Amino acid sequence: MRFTLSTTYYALASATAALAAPGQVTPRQGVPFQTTPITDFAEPWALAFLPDQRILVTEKGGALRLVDPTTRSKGNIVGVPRVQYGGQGGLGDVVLHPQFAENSLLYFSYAEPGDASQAGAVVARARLMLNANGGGALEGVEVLWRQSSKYTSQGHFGHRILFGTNSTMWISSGERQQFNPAQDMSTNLGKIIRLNDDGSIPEGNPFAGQGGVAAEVWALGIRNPLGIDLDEQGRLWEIEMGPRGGDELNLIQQGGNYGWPIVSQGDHYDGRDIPNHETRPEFIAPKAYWVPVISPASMIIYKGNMFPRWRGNALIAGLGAMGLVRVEISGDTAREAQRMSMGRRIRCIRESADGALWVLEDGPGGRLLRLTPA
Ligand SMILES: [Ca+2]
Repeated sequence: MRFTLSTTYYALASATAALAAPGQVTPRQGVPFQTTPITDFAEPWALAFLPDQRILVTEKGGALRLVDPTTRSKGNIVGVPRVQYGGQGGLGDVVLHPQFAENSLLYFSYAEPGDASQAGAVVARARLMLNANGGGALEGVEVLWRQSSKYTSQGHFGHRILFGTNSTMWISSGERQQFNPAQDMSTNLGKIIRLNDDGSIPEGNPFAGQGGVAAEVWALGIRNPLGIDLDEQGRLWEIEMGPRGGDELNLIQQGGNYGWPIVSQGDHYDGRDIPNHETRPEFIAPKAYWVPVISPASMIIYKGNMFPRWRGNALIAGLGAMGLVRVEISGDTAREAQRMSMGRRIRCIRESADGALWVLEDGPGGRLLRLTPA
């Protein structure tokens, strides 16, 4: 028995050493969870848990659905504003206010239509009024934040929302495939944004003295950020899609510049080189990166007890990875530890209060799945 354990340990240590080399990650099979399908959706994008354990699910086309996972019934929440649907755009994230039980405030993001097929991400809030028939309505919809400019591009909205302490919220704002705005403090594209829950500027934002949208900015040099979460120390982690190669997991620092589009471990799609991070040490390098890409669509830092060995790990929903990617975080280093193939592009991952994992498959007919230990 002792020999077996040692052998296993040696094998794991060897695999870990092999994984440590940048860009040399080898996918490993095996899914240590059982999967319970709940129901399916039209291009689901995000989910959020109500206090009664029912689940809100956004569909990219603009529908907000309410699911009872015990009966698997699906209702509708009416009153969602019109969204610009197409490409990566549409209805996006959905998050409850930390005091939702008292104020019923729901926060959500979407691609807002502009002139001539242009769109830009916005974050809005509304009061969620539930009815007795498994549905409800949004009342008093109020847009709290907008990306600075609208574009005909249908990509790189980002627009994930996360509440931190003191009811401040983070918004991940993509660079709308425009590149240089990520370094331009006169626009809020390609940034990590920090606001109060009413959209006003909180104390402590690093560029508040510059005024304008710079006052919203917490960090810059960001490309297409699709996952943000806090770890148990309160540190903010962000995952973003890179260009050809170069998906990044970043530890976000107040006022930090992450270098896009000046540096990337990846290169342009047309083959042109983008200098790697080590050439420009003034920009903060990612804690982990992927070449080839995993196409990260969502991320949590796991805090539950159902998968106790994963506590403090980043769990990433991968589109290209066709499953989940688990990253171990130790101090301020991060390293891919496991790739769990699910055979489908995974759009969103969230953790319920009991520590179970819930994921949404991407695309038409994408299912909501509950993952529990095997
Ligand atoms: Ca490069």
